[in-house]
Amino acid sequence: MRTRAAIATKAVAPLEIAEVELDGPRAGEVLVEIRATGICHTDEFTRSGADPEGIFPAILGHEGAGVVVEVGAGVTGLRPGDHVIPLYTPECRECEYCLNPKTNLCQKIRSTQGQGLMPDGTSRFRTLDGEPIFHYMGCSTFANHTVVPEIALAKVRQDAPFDKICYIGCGVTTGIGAVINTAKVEIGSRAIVFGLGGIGLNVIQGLRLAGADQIVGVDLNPDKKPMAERFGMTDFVNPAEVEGDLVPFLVDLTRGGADYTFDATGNVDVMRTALESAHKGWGESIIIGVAPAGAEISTRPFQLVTGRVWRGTAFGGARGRTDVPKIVDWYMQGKIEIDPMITHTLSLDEINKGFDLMHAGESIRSVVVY
Ligand code: NAD
Ligand code: AHE
Ligand code: ZN
Ligand code: ZN
Repeated sequence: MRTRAAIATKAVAPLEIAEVELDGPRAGEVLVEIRATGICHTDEFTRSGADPEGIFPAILGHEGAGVVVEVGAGVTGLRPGDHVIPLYTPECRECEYCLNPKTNLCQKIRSTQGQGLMPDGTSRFRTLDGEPIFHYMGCSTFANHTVVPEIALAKVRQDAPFDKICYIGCGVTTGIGAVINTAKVEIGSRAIVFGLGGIGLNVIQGLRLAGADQIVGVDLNPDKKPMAERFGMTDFVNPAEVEGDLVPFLVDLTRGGADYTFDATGNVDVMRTALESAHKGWGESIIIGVAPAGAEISTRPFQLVTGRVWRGTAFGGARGRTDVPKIVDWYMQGKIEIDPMITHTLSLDEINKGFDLMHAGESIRSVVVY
C-alpha cells in the first residue's frame, strides 16, 4: 500500500514529507494506522546525527497511537479495529530479560530493531522508486501507517483520545516510570529534576503521585517554571542565576542533598551535577537523558564510595504490554494529567515546525495528528 510519511533522508536535514510504499505485515507482525504521534527529544537526537545507531534514510517517531488494520500470520492477541500504542521496548514475555523481574529491557528483537529492520532482517518501507527506508526504534510513527511486531504493541481501551495517549508511548511512561519503577520513591522524599521538558515534567508528576515532600526543578529556561509548578514543583532553580557552584547550592536547598535526583537533559555535565547533589549515604541519581555519540559521564569514585548510587532507566522501567494500558486508565480516570503538556498540535506537513519549537524552548510536546 501507499502511505504518507516524514522521511529523515540524512542527518541534520529537515524531514521530507512524501508518499512511501509499505508492505503488508508478515508472520508475527501487525499493520497499524497511526492516528497521532508526539515528537520526543530522542527523535531530534537521531535526526541531528548524534545517535550512534542513527541510520538514514529512516522514518523516525516512536511516540504514537493508532488502530490495527491487518494482522500477519500467527498473530493471536490483536485484531483489526483494536487500539494500540507501539512500544520501542517490546515485551515478548519469554526471553531471558522478560523472565527476569529486575529489568524491562526485552531483547527478543533488539538487534534488528537497532539496525532499522523488522525481526526477519528486512524493511517494510520503500520509496516510490523502490529504495529501502529504515524503520526507527521498531515504531516509525512519523508515517500514517506502519508495521510493528505484535510483541511491540500495547492494546489499550477504545475510548481514550489518540492525540493525548500517544504521549504515553514514551514521555509520560518514561517520566512517571522513572519515579515509580526505577527509583521507587518513598512518601516524604526530597527530589531534584534536571530538565523540565516533556520528560522532566512527567518525572515531577510521578514525584507528586509518589508523595514527595520537596520537588526541585532545574532548567536554564525560566519559561518552563509555570508548567512545572502546575505539576507539583516546589522550588525552581535556574543554574544561570546561581552564583558559584550549583552542587552546594542544591545540597543546601535540599538540606544535605536530595534522596533522588533525575537527569532529563541528556547533558553529561548535568548528569554529574545530578549525582553529586544526591544525599551522601543514600541518595540515588537516575539518568534518563540520552547523550550524544562519544559523550561520557565522570565523577570522583568517592561520590559512590560514600553511598550515592548512579542508575539509568529506559522507558521508565515499564513493561509496555502490561503497564501501558494501566497508564492509559490512569489518564482516563484523572489520576494523571496529559493535556496541558501538549502545547502544540500539528499536521504531518508541519512536522518540522515541531522540531523548531523544541529548539526554541517554546513547546513541551508537539503532537502530529494524521
Ligand atoms: P525536551 O527538549 O522537551 O526537554 C529538555 C529540557 O532540558 C529543556 O527544558 C531544556 O531547557 C533543559 N535543559 C537543557 N540543557 C540544560 C542544562 N544544561 N541545565 C538544565 N536544563 C537544561 O526533551 P525531552 O523530550 O524532555 O527529553 C529529555 C531527555 O530525555 C532527552 O535526552 C531524551 O533523548 C531523553 N529521553 C530518554 C528516555 C529514556 O527512556 N531513557 C525516554 C525519553 C526521552
Ligand atoms: N541509540 C542510542 C540510545 C538511545 C536510547 O538510550 N534510547 C532509550 C530510549 S529513548 C526514548 O526517547 C532506550 O530505550 N534505550 C535502551 C535501548 O535498548 O535502546 C545510542 O546511544 O546508541
Ligand atoms: Zn522518546
Ligand atoms: Zn522479551
